[in-house]
Amino acid sequence: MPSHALRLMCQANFERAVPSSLRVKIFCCLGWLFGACSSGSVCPATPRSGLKCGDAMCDAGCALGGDACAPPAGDVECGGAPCDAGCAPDTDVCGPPVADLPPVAKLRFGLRSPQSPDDYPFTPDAPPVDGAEPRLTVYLSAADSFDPEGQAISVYWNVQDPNGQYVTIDPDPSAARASFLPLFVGSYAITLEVFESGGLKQLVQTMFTMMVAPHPCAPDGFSTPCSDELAVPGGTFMAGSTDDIGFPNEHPRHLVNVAPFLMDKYEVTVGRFRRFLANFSGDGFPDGAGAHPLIPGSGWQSPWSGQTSQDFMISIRECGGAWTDDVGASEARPISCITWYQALAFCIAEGRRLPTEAEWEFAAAGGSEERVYPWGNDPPTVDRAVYGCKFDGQDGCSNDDLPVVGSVPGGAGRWGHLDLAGSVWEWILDVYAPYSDAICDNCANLNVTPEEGRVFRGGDFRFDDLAQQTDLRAASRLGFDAKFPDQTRGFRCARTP
Ligand SMILES: [Ca+2]
Ligand SMILES: [Ca+2]
Repeated sequence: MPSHALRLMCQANFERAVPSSLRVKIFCCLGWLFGACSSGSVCPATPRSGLKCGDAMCDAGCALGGDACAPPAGDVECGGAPCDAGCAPDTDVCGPPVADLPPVAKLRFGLRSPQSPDDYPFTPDAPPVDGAEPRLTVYLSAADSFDPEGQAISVYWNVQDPNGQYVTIDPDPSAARASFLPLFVGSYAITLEVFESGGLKQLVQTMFTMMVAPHPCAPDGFSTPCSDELAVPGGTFMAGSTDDIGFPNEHPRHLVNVAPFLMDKYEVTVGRFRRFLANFSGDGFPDGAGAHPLIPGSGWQSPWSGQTSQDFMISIRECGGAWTDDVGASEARPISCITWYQALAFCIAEGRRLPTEAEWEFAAAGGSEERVYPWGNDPPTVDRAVYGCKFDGQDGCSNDDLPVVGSVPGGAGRWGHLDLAGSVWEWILDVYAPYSDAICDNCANLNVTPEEGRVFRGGDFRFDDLAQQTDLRAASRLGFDAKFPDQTRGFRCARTP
């Protein structure tokens, strides 16, 4: 019997006994059993497709990109249609499932306090030309980091200093925007880890090596901030040393009161002194110029003008300091090889004066903190002072052992002054004389005696730390003939506001 004749017979038999909704299906299935239905498109259950996915036969076919049976359609709707495989990323059309991509770590940083979340101008690919400066905060941002699937991320910072020590991260290492304070010169390893929140499965990290180097106050030695003055609030402290430490000339310890004053942040540089010489007639100053307003008789005395009319250049050239006749690479190094008179003349020409011994020691000892050294009580290191011919890292003394001013910011005093200890000794206003136990209330010793000379303070780049009986200590003091220049002796100026 031909198949169409069988179908017609089936139809006629069932139309009477079976509701029309099932009629076609039953008819057709019977037809399928007998091989008579050539089309299965109206069967209630789709015949097995014959697709094999993994170990199973799959009606719905295999999942895209996999060997498992596809999920039933309709779980996800993309563009109005149910999609077994989900929607393609960032579109509204059906697409293959997306692999779980790792997050992306993006690091930016800045060297100034950020005013907005976008204010982190530097990246590892575009760092600042000169690197960062010691003791200036570095600001970090991980805010550009992201996860490709849009999942939430967490971050973690760590920073190692040149000695491999972990640096404190502020406010904490998991902050998207954080900061740290590099204390020393050298390379810092900054690592940013980014991971998907809720697990460490997807973790990436990026690393950047940042150089921290001293910036000379300015290459010319006189542009800002070379001539910066830093305020010292004034107050009371005990000057000198207790009997068990220090040299005899530091005793007796005695009470000192100083009024607020300003003092140069840096030692006076070659470039700053060169500019002074270019404008100085050599005529000296009127009596009283450059006086401390609270100390009568502390200013310039006209007989001294003979001292400054002499050729400055003889001593500057011949005693071997950082000076060069032509402008060169040493402009930001400290000037030395000058007399006390020349130092005072420089300060007066800048509207300043020399600090008193009490003022200088107050600044170096951190006032009432009475520190042993400007930075505190820990012994000297090459990160804190230019001393012992150690700066260039080589044994022996060379030109490179006296660097530009401000090269060791780790030795900054309580109010920010640099190189108080080491680099060059600093001429002081006072005549050098033994201490008494009298109270010093804005005092200076002005009783000139030819043999005693003037005070200088702070030690120099050559002398080593001798069992911590060192001239780098705030209380240490020496004096010498005010007319005698030396390559280890320079100065800085002060002013009463
Ligand atoms: Ca050396
Ligand atoms: Ca010094």
